[in-house]
Amino acid sequence: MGLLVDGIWQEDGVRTKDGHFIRPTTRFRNWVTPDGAAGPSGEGGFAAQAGRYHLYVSLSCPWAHRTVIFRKLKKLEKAISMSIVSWHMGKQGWTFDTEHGSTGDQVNGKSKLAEIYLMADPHYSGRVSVPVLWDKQRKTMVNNESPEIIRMLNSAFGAFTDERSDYYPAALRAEIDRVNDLVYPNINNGVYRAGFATSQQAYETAFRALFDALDEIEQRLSEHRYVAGNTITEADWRLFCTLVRFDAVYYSHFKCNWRLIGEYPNLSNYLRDLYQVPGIAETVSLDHIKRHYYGSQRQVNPTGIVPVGPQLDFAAPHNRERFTKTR
Ligand SMILES: N[C@@H](CCC(=O)N[C@@H](CS)C(=O)NCC(=O)O)C(=O)O
Repeated sequence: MGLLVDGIWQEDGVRTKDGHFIRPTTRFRNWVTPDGAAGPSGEGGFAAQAGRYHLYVSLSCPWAHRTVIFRKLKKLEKAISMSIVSWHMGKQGWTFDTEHGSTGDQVNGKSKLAEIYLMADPHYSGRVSVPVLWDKQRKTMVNNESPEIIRMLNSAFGAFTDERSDYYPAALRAEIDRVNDLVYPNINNGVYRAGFATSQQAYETAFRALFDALDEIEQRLSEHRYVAGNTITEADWRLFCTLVRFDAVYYSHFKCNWRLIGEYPNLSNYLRDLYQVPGIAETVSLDHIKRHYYGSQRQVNPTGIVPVGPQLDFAAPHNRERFTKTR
């Protein structure tokens, strides 16, 4: 996978240490706030406005998927525009190749996502990743870290939507943080730690931690409808983006094959429950997901052949209504 070093594209960037996959920290960490005051990190000057911000996403990427979901749930589609990159990530990194699933870059007219990073910083060094929250007014990147972007979408744009749902409510924050601390390293990033490992020991360590964490979540879901209680929160959407890819991709492509999500009674019903929340199904493209992982990650799947199956039906009935939903 390529990356930028002092503004120059390098086709091969090493991402492992002693066989373990390393996910580097991201660089653009400013926050959109209602009045433009600085957020928890970065600089101020990014006030919420309708039409000012743009999301660059991939429909295949689980991290970008979170932001697509929050834009949808918070009814911000008119206020925040969005471009989708191609499912294929080759030697040039993410591109806006419209023949391979991209919408094109309607904002800056570029052909590669790396050019967007270079507009923000001509000497940028690091990964060229999605999602990106872009400021059309200042022509710069606000933030490229999905957990932070979803918090902004959740709380900064209240003036531009009539949707009042809150996915990080004060009363549940400690519990949400606890779940995220279990889910991020072991499940969200855990599947990557297994799939991108280059030593047997690193793979097995990630594999065990992943399935231990899934067992813990399965148990939690026997007690309440969602992971942090009977209220749907950001912790559910962060987990959802991994679960919805699991049986189609992570089970086989990333060798996470102890069990399918379909074999866990609670997790599989929970996954269908979330999928059936209005608007969510439209954010899930199994076509982009499968083509990207199997077709682009040639270090894992050298032939690039995309499997035809499995047969999945996320619209089938679930039994989660037995829990009383609170909100
Ligand atoms: N920490 C980032 C991770 C984003 C990320 O790793 N995105 C992947 C796609 S799934 C990407 O763009 N990778 C390109 C690369 O690493 O070069 C976030 O959560 O926003």
